[in-house]
Formats: sequence, C-alpha cells, structure tokens
Amino acid sequence: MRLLLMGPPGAGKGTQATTIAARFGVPAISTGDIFRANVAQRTELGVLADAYMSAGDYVPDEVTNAMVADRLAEADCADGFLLDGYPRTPQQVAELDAMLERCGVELDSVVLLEADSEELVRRLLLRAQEQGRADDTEPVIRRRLEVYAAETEPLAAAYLDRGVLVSVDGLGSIEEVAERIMAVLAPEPVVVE
Ligand code: B4P
Repeated sequence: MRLLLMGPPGAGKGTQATTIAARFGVPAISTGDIFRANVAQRTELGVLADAYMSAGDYVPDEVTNAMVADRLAEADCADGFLLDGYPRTPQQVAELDAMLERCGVELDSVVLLEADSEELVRRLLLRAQEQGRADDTEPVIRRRLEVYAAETEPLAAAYLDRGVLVSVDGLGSIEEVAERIMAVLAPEPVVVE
C-alpha cells in the first residue's frame, strides 16, 4: 500500500496515520514529525524549519522534497508507506510523482480528512494546553489554516482527477474516523451465500 493522508491542520492526520499504517504493515512518515525531531535536536535542518513552522508557514519545497526523497529511499519503504502531511504544494506533488516514477510504482489511495475550521481551531487549542506546541497558538493556527486553503486544498482536485482520492469525514470520535478510513481503504469482502 502506498498511501497519502491529506487534510487541514487538526483534521486528524497524525492521529490516524499510525493506526492505518499499522493495519497495512507500512511505515507512517510524517514530515511534521521529522521536522519537529530536528528542531528538538537543534540540527541545521531543525533550525531552518523552526523559523517557518513557528510562523505557521511551510518549510521550503527543496528542503522538504530532499528530506522525503531520503526517507523513501530507506529499505522499510520498499513495499509501501503512508505519507502524512506530504505533499502540500504543487512542487511537492510533482517531486513525489517523479520519485514514484523512478521506482516504477504508483499511489494506491489519497485519503482527504475533512473537518470545519472552528472544530480544527478547537482541537488545536486543546492540544496547545496539553502539549504546548509552538505552532498551536490561535494566530498561528489561523495562519496555518490560511496557508492550507491557499496552497494545499487545491491539490485534492488533481488526485480526484487521477481517481485515487477518497474524502473522509473527520468529525466524530478518533475510533469512528479510523473505522471510516478503513472502510474506504479495505472494504469488507461481500460474502455471497
Ligand atoms: P504537521 O505535523 O503535519 O501538523 P498538523 O497539520 O497540525 O497535523 P497533525 O497531524 O499534527 O495533527 P492532527 O490533525 O492529527 O505539520 C506541522 C508543520 O510542519 C506545518 O505547519 C509546516 O510548517 C511543517 N510541514 C509539515 N509538512 C510539510 C510539508 N510537506 N511541506 C512544508 N512544510 C511542512 O491532530 C490535531 C489534534 O486534534 C490532536 O490534538 C488530536 O488529538 C486531535 N484530534 C484528532 N482527531 C480527533 C478527533 N476525531 N476528535 C477530537 N480530536 C481529535
């Protein structure tokens, strides 16, 4: 399975990614998590990424694309992967297409998690209280939602045209959303009596 998980900040991408990836036996790769690990370790990449992330902006494409290319070249991705939060720009879509083409493989599905803005803000403000993430303040959350609407939301149309996009309602409990995602990715076989 080669999967993408898309959706606005707070829709539940990171929350659902681990469960889905485990069900399909593939690694869950979150560009946000890789950046945050680098920020925590104060690597060169982390220092660069931190400036963009804490303002609610995207890390530049060339940096993000190189990081994903390195990660997808690792052995555990040979039979599949779930990319969480990548691609987010037209250049990232083009670069991912090129990476997959070089390997002679294709995406199986792109899951788009949807939820309305007020619910997204509510969830992220709650996470701010629990985890204190630097990009979970209200002005930065609103900026992230604007950037998503301008840069990432339009990408869904391209995947819809390719026939790989499935939209999933991200409202409801974490378990309900997980069941909805599994239902579209691996529907139960119909038993014919
Ligand atoms: P991410 O780490 O991807 O952060 P995110 O969009 O906020 O989503 P996340 O996966 O963490 O949260 P989730 O919705 O699961 O990106 C962070 C930053 O990194 C970006 O802003 C950007 O700067 C940079 N970046 C990452 N990828 C990049 C790329 N490709 N190009 C350029 N820059 C990039 O969950 C949010 C909260 O909601 C959680 O607290 C969760 O518990 C809660 N929640 C989830 N599902 C719920 C449910 N059903 N009900 C109630 N609460 C729920």
